[in-house]
Amino acid sequence: MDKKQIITRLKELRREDPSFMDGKIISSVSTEPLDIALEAFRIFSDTNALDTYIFPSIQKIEKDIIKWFGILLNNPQISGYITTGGTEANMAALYAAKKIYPKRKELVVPESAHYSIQRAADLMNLRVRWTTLDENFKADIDSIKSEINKDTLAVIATAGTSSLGIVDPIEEINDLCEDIFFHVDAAFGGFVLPFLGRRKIDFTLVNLDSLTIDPHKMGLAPIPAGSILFKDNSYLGRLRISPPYLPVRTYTLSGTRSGGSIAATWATLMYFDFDGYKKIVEECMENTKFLCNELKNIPHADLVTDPELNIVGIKIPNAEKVAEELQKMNWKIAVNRDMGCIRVAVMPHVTREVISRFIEELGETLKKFCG
Ligand code: 0PR
Repeated sequence: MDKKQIITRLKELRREDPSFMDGKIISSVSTEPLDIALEAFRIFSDTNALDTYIFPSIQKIEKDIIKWFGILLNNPQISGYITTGGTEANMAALYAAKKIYPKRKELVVPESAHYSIQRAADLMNLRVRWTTLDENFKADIDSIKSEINKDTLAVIATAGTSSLGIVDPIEEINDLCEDIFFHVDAAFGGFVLPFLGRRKIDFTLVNLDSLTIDPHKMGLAPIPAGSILFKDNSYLGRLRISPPYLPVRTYTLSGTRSGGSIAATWATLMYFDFDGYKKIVEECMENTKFLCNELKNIPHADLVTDPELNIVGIKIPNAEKVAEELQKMNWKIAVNRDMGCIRVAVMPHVTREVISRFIEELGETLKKFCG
């Protein structure tokens, strides 16, 4: 194939899928990346963050990102690195926990946790003790208390659950974790909560060991970009390996890592910075409120619970059938089979216009099905 054919074919294939800017994707927690981030990716596309011997500049950029997170999370001592996403970051956290408490075999995990925790447990031969949720879909603190024992390696909480964007009672869970590894999966909420100033999810929580925060979700960076952040440097120290054939030391789960992703994340963070993210988060929360208010005017549609973040669960009768109908109108929506609801992630591309159009078409569809 010549260059032109290759590009034509790829463009053809890409057109088969929607773009975030079409205003029809309301199920995804990712969004359209910045041009400057794509340019950053291109500049560093031939670099490997594993090889700090050949590419020391990538290490500088990554250190800068961690420093930025240190300011965001009120702890200049934090350490960490850029991962491929929340899944790898959660695995890296539990791997570090296992290094600290090698004999312990159990995790205490609220049932709303992301499935990557189960994956990590399977890979590391750990047993998961699932805990229940309260009536607001938050981790139940008594249930966690009753599952903790001397074999507990780690307790996991979520700040922004995958299905409803719920924030677990992090402060109370923190109090239970004095001699236990405490990991908070803030893959989604990590770029929201600090800018709302309402809830504390930072390293001022004394027992917090690690946080997952994904730049490729509300950080608005291009995929792939997650991050694992530890309270201090000692955690990475336990994970360090020095391959005998390379002049580098590494502590990451993956070997070769994309320098492009790290540069693209840096570009996105530097472009928006704290003020930019604050504005974006405030706008997404305003739009979330708008969506909730508009829903009140639609018969048969209800909130599953009041949203804390910019993820909304909409309870409707015949959820799968209604969703099917909306999908025929090109809406990309996610149905939660267990809860009989639709999940809407009010990302920056989900504007007021998108919400109004969705509400109108949801209302019409419900009328057709429920009268
Ligand atoms: N932790 C939480 C709380 C998550 O919600 C997710 C994924 C992860 C960890 C894992 O992150 P990675 O997928 O980056 O490894 N949450 C998204 C979700 O379930 C993943 C996603 C993103 C799904 C975009 C669809 C989509 O279009 O919604």
